[in-house]
Amino acid sequence: MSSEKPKVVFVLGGPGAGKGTQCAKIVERFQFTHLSAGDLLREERAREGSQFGQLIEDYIRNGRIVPVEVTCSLLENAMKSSGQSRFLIDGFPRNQNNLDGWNRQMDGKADMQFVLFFDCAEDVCVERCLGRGQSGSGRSDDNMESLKKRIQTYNNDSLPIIKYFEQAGQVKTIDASPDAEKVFKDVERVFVANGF
Ligand code: UP5
Ligand code: MG
Repeated sequence: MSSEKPKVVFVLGGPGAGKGTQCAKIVERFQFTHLSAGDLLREERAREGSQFGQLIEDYIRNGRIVPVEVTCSLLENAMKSSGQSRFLIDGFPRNQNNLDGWNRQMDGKADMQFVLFFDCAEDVCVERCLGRGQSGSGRSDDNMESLKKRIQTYNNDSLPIIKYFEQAGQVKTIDASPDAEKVFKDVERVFVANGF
């Protein structure tokens, strides 16, 4: 029935772990809509007349986490305007402020299914992001200086959120270090096992 709440899977993992790559594969195989919080912030940064453009750029370049009011509104608007009912929310929530804000704003409006966690060694993450930067990603944070800050933020602020979900039994951990096809085999198994 159409009155059902939208289903949400949070997709988390370090910078360059492969969240975006795997989400694209999930969308091909299962009926999900991919919403990357980072992509939505980058779009908002580029939107003419946005009051948040400069703020978003400062946060992203410094690997800091944008206040949840901005991110969560972008996510909720994207969910509503898609008209869809199953979402991969990629790169969010990444700190306590994000999680509290989501719980406040989305209370009763969405059913979180599980957290898909891409577990990836730091040196592999760095190599992937720098590689992407060198092949012209155009991302202002794919450089060593920003990357150090992104990793620090991930270790200090995002890992505790993943631990919190883990303690609640809600995390599906995937080894993200093999090639993308191999990683997806494990991802596929998780979705099938959860009835998708
Ligand atoms: N690649 C992917 N998988 C591979 C594999 N298995 N083997 C070999 N190579 C692989 O992949 C990264 C690169 O690695 C690509 O070149 C890919 O081909 C290759 P990708 O799939 O893009 O990884 P992903 O995990 O999506 O990396 P991303 O850089 O997007 O992760 P971040 O979490 O750092 O970036 P995000 O866009 O989510 O956030 C950017 C910034 O926005 C944050 O630092 C923060 O400042 C801000 N932000 C917020 O403030 N709040 C939010 O809620 C979200 C973001
Ligand atoms: Mg990404």
